[in-house]
Amino acid sequence: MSNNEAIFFRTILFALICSSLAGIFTNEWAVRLKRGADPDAVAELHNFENLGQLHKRHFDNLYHFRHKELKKRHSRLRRDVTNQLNLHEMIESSEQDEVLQLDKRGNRISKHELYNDPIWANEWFLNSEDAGPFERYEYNINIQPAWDKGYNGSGVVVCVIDDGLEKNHADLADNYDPLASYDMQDDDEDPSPRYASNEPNRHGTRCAGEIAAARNNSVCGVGVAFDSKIGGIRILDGPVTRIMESKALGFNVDYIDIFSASWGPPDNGKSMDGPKGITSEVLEAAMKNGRGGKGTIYVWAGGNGGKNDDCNADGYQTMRWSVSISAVGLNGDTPYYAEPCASALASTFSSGFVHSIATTDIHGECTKKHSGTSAAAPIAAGILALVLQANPDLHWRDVQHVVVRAAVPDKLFHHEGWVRNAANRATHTNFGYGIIDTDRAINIAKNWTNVGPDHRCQSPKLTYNRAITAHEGITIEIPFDGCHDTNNEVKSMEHVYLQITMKTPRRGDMSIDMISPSGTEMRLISTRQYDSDVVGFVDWRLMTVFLFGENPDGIWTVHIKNHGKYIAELENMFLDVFGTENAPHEPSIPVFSSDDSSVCDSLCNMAEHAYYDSANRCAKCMDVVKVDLKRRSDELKKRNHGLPT
Ligand SMILES: *[C@@H]1O[C@H](CO)[C@@H](O)[C@H](O)[C@H]1NC(C)=O
Ligand SMILES: *[C@@H]1O[C@H](CO)[C@@H](O)[C@H](O)[C@H]1NC(C)=O
Ligand SMILES: *[C@@H]1O[C@H](CO)[C@@H](O)[C@H](O)[C@H]1NC(C)=O
Ligand SMILES: [Ca+2]
Ligand SMILES: [Ca+2]
Ligand SMILES: [Ca+2]
Repeated sequence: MSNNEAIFFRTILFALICSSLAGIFTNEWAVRLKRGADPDAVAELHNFENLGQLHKRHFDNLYHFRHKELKKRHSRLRRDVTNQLNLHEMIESSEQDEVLQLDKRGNRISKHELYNDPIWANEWFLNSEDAGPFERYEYNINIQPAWDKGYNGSGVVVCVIDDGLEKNHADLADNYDPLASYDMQDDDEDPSPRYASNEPNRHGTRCAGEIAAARNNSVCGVGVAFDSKIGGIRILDGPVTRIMESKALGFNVDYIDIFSASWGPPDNGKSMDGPKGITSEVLEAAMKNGRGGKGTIYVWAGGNGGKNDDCNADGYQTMRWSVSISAVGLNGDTPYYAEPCASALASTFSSGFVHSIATTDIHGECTKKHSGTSAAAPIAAGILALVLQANPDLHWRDVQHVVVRAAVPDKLFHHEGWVRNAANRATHTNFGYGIIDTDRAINIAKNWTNVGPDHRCQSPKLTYNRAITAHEGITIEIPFDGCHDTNNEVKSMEHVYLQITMKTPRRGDMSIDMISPSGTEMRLISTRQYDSDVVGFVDWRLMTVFLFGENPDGIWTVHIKNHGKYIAELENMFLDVFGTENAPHEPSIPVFSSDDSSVCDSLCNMAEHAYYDSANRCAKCMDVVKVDLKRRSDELKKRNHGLPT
């Protein structure tokens, strides 16, 4: 398929999705029964409740049913449910109830008119339920319910480490915080960007707007945490030294709660590097002492190297301290620039094939064109500001536990490659645990019990000195007891590292996969076609977050494959496992808090297998599903044609 065709195809699909969602449906049906049917029994059989007769005066067999599990309002016409009902021998016909679009003349306020900010209607990733051109679009971070409950980032300080911050911008000035700001390039307190004509330093200002642009002030858009304090550290406009980097990451960590960072080793698909020396030490200190001892939150953009790179070659992603964020496009796509890896915790949104991110811009302007994974990370930083407002007692590891549970995979199941871990959560190298649902995150955070002490358990460093010949693979088993009966026992994992030293004449030829004792398989690093480094992996720490909640006790399996034509040599490796002795206390949050359940149900119907998601909502189905895009679009097409006109 040529590039043009690909774009065309996506556009068609996008149009299809939009038109198929033109309606709001309810969980109620009008059901016409055949004579002699027992309405209660028929309802019960199909998982409905019989609410009684309808229009008794005119008909003697019309009943009002309410589905026991479907959400009260959802955007999908459940033709499958209607068909199921109609197949029943005692049912004459049935009809799903629908919310009618009747305007009270001259008095209609739709959500995209809710705030007077001029680009609010373009912020599809925030609100999309009824936002102008994105009307009822299904992909968003579900933030309106959290705002409605009063969460807006108030009292939380966020800092964007980037190329500067236009502190006088009319949409940012009220939230600007000088105590969270610095200019590392000029060594002064003013983080304003340098206005250059060739390479405009607008990135930091764009990121800041996503987090903290004021709401309903008639300027630009609305930030995720529109009442948080926002600072900027100007660093990415000129050479950055390690000391500058360490000063930025350690800046005023007693005061700043969350940093949003979007840099790392070049995304050229060949570098393998990370924070070192004084930077690592400062980060470690911030995790111990920052935020009054609860640990500073570092939100990190996953990288823009696309399929040719792997974020597990980026040491800023692989450090367990960073919340690594991937990007999803407006129509649930993986953007071409997004990098896969096992250290990706969750996703938010950025530019895809169709629409980019609307936010503030330099020169007091607004833009609709912010993009890259660096546009996704600030959205997550904003969400975490709301999370810390909801529960300021969360430690940095608690924050990651909340994200793991608040990320929802349901709307991304048309992508292949989901793996369900033994803690019953779906994980994907492109998306982590899924798209963060803000309202869900707040509900979890409010009722979260701090996790137990941080335990660390390592396997012995095993020496192999084994050759891996061209086009061959080796499989190695690592027995592990989770430090049973010691002070460091881990029974419920958080972060897992495989530290490896391997000589490779061409590093990019190697792929490494690992299988946990519970059988969860994950790719730790993919081949990278441009990585022709001759040294190989030198004590490199590959990390995965996909095993949260699993027990590490048992035999681990590592597959190393040499896809190239030179001989590689595995020298040594070991497992470095972090977690807790006891599983975290699971908060009781409502399972049907969004209309995910209907997505899940329809997947269960559509596929041979289906998922368990993070709330265990598909528990009735088995195994892991693979729903290809074609199948999904066929389904959409069918629904589309079935819509009343
Ligand atoms: C943000 O929320 C707090 C607490 O709910 C409230 O006091 C404050 O007025 C809100 N700020 C804005 C700008 O709405
Ligand atoms: C937004 O501001 C307008 C005034 O410009 C006001 O009428 C409206 O009620 C505000 N909306 C909200 C949701 O606060
Ligand atoms: C919070 O958790 C407790 C148990 O720790 C539970 O009893 C309670 O129902 C939960 N509250 C909410 C609002 O989920
Ligand atoms: Ca300056
Ligand atoms: Ca605004
Ligand atoms: Ca990268």
